[in-house]
Amino acid sequence: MLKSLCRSLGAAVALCSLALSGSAQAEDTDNYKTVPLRTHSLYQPYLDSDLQSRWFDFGGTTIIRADQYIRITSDRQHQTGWLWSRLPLTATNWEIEFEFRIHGDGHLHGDGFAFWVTKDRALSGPVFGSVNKFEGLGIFFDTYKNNRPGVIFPYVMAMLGDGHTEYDHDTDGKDQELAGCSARGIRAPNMATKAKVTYFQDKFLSLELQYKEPDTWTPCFHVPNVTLPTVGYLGFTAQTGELSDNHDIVTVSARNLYTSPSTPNASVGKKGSKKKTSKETYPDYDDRHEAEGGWGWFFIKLILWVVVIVGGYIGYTLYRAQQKQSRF
Ligand SMILES: [Ca+2]
Repeated sequence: MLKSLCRSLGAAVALCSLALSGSAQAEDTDNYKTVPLRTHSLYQPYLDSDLQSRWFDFGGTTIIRADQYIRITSDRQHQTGWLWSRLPLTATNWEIEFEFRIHGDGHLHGDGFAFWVTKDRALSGPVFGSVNKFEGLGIFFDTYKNNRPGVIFPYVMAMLGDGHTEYDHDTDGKDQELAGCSARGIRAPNMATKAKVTYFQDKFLSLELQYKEPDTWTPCFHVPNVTLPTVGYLGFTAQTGELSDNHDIVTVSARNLYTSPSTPNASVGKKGSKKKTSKETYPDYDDRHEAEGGWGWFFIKLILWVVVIVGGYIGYTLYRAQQKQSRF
């Protein structure tokens, strides 16, 4: 009887320590939970056996070299090309990492390319090959300085389009800029150049670049409290004018971001609104810890409660046995 009780007590203690170690492991992890979005990712050879892409459309001057790149413009004058997802991004929070290459022979070169998450898709226009007065997010990798005194080019900047505001090419979008950074070295690089755009709805939009050293991300901007249209197509466009360059997209890796498996996306914004004051912290990180801490504590309390009950019962049984012995 006693043995079996002690066995249960041992099991409870083991469970308790397991719960404790589980909780500690969860707190050690500081990355988001990410799920690849195949519908918005692109890798070599880009096309299937029918020479089609299931998830992307290509147009304009875009050419595909299946083993190497998608070339949106070649190093020739007056080219306009595009590459757009067929489906809108429906993930609430996402991360899009892409490898690109800007290079060409000329001494002067331009104009750069754009990354888009916008309501419209596949329409050619004057803003790095896409339409002006767009609605959504545009990030411009601008390699030619039209007129922005005091700013080093290439310059990378984000603009949130409201559907009415025009991007002004003549001033390189100075007045439309949400955030940006100079990135000398993203053109004609010796190594793979990459960008990573991270968006957490109502919380932040950030851009990191990789062009100085392999596997080293350089922050470009981090803007708090950004909200994009709920439906947006992912696109890449580029344009050349008098000056030209090759604008290549090599790979696109899109990921859906979750705070934790037990925390649905809907709660992310709700919790985040309480924490907006700490803009430089990563709110999802805190949320996930809160959620995991909550469940961890619930189980620990439950197990401790079981331990107390079982311990009390063992104590009582021992006491009864001693009483019986002392009687004889
Ligand atoms: Ca420019």
